Amino acid sequence: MPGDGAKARAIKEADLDIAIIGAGFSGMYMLHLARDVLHLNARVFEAADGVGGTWYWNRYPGARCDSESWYYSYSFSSELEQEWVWSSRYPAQPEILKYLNHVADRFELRSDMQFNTRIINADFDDHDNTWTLAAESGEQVTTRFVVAATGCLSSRNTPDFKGLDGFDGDWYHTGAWPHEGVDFTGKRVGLIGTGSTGIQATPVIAAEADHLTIFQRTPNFSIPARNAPLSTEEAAEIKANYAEIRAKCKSSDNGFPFEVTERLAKDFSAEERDAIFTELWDLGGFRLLASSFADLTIDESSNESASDFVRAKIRGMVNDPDVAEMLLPTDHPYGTKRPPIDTDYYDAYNRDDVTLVDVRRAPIVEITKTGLRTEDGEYELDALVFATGFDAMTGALLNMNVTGSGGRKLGDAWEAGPRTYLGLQIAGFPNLFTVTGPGSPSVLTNMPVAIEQHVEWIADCIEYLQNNGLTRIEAKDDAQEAWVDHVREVADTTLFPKANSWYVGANVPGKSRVFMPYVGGLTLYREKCNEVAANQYEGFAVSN
Ligand code: N01
Repeated sequence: MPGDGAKARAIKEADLDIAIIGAGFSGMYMLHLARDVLHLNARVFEAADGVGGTWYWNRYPGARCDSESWYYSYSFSSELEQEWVWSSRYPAQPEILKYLNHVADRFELRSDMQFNTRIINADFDDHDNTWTLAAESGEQVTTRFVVAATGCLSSRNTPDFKGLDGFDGDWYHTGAWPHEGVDFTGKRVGLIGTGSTGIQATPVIAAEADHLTIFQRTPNFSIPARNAPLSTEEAAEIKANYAEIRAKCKSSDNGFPFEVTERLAKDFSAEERDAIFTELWDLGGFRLLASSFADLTIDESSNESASDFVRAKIRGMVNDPDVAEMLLPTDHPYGTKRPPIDTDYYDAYNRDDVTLVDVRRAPIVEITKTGLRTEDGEYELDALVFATGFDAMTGALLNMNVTGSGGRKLGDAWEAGPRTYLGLQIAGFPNLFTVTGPGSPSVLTNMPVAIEQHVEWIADCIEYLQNNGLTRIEAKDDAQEAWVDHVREVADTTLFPKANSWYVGANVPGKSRVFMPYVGGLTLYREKCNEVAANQYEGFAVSN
């Protein structure tokens, strides 16, 4: 009515239909669908000066994918998968970054990407149903929808060690490695952290440095990658079978095209179990975890047989029995922390110029001018490498200072840990979507598969809203609570919560202990998301 219109504040047109934050695997595909399929006015904002996300930042020595190249890649374009040539089974970081740059060029994504732009504020306006994003530079932009494609492992965790500022040497976090590389020749290097990253970096730094000292808080179960170049014949066979490989990934619980097993460890003798583990160990990578026994992460005795098997392998690879003993994981069941995949990690401990230091027994006290001091010794170092991981799954979102409907702060909503509906939306934060957010299978899967599922679901959802003249979508509180309960209940049926992992936020002091990813598997999860969409976005409040 004209009278009402005159009194009410006019609805402002937003600058953008959709703002996508992050130019990694998720943000790039989201832009492609939003712009080229839905024909929306879309723009990506990216803190870095190029595409790649994780693969842009993590340039540390030895950085390599733990999933095999032919399925750690986009499946949405058969032309892309046919034309791209992978050099090896597990490609190194530069090759994956090259692939992502190729995708950006091939789909002409760069013209709608704004680099060197870190979003530090996001505020929702209930009147206009729009978000205002603010960048570090002071630039502001309004948008109808926001997709946080900010990555699960992008907010670095650098422990607050006393004395770091006064260290005379150079120090690096693996997640922000200098682009020009680092030459450790002739240097005494200290490496803190023995997660996937530290384990990949160890043998490479050891081969270059004068001496490498590894400061280990928790030993890990690492499995050999068995990397090798892909022959022309192998590459051709993969390409010929791509439809089948992708179908297997999409119909599996973890996004990998591995054979799924129904067998339970208790139904096999110790010798039979050993033979199964040996076969999968020889194949390398995640197969030992994914294809040995169906109850590996559910049943303690099944898990113990795998844990014992890997511990025996570690003993067999490390010459010094005292060092081998220090490397044996005993505080968590195998697979309940993200299992690393390595190339010659344990061999590195057979070198004279590598020292392992147990900082669980004698913790780090401080970084000194000339090195590092633990409770029982001082180590002279020229350089320090922090392979100390990330404030996983929540850090990047919380760092954006998000304020939702009615002035609600994300930091307050998540004070006791993240709460989402399907890992896709957060009650009280309308029109904001998260890609592979907490509460979705995400980090328990081969990420590109989970990413494609989320991005496609979000694109379909926005298309539905457009087609129905709707401008606002928001997760309902009760649907979110039911999903959070379900995520916790499923996790509690497994051994996962037993480990002090980044899955539960244990690596970041003060972070609430909540098992963040959804362990129920991609298959069930995909069905649930499809069902929600088919039921006119059940569990979401939609309006105009
Ligand atoms: O980090 P992490 P990451 N004092 O958190 C130790 C993915 N990724 O960068 O276990 C001493 O796993 C910490 O000790 P503890 C993959 O999903 C993928 O290695 O907390 N030590 C641990 O040893 C992976 O899981 C690829 O007791 C401290 C280490 O630092 C994820 O990224 C390759 C400490 C951190 O391990 C993160 O891996 C690499 C302290 N104060 C990584 N604080 C691919 O191939 C922490 N630590 C795709």
